[in-house]
Amino acid sequence: MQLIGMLDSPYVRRVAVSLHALGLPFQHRSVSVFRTYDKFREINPVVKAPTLLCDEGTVLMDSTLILDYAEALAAPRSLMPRGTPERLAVLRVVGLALAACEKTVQIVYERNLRPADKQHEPWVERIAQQLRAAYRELESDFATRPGGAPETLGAAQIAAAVAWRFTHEKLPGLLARPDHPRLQALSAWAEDQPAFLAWPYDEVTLHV
Ligand SMILES: N[C@@H](CCC(=O)N[C@@H](CS)C(=O)NCC(=O)O)C(=O)O
Repeated sequence: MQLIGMLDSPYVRRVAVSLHALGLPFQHRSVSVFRTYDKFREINPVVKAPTLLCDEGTVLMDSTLILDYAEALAAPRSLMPRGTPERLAVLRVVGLALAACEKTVQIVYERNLRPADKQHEPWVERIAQQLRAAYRELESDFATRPGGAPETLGAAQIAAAVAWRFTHEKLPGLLARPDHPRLQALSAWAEDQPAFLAWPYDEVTLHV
């Protein structure tokens, strides 16, 4: 199967790291939704990254849905806990991390795609507030070790560490690292794991 999208997208990186951690082989194609829009359209007319080209031909999009499929392929191997309360805690973390990614992307799009005189500061401030809240909640959730010990590479750790790195790369200085010691420690540990090292945050790397 082929994973389409750039590794500076947290959604693409989340999928790449997770497929690696699940032991599922795939080919990565670094196609950009902006710089190579027409090429992306030929693969997926909706132009959403990540896109997964499945071996039987289906064009699948959305990181969470792609990972749902990946979990089915990899079973019994899984990045999700089986117990209901543990699973709920992980789902909450993943939801917060995805919200943090979405709010980061919204600010980046507002700043980079909209002409300066059309940017609406109250809207940006509202998104920044939501973004900070998502990381505040994540920081406090990690006090209860959702998904097991911090040194377990599961869905919660992958989503949170990928989001944290992405926000700091795209919006440096927006979050105070000292206010988020658990996320900072998680990120430092996760970025050193084989699955993260194999699929680093990167705007240009081509894995084929
Ligand atoms: N909910 C989606 C979000 C994916 C997403 O928004 N990806 C961005 C790249 S970071 C994208 O495709 N942007 C192009 C567009 O939406 O037109 C997921 O989890 O995969």
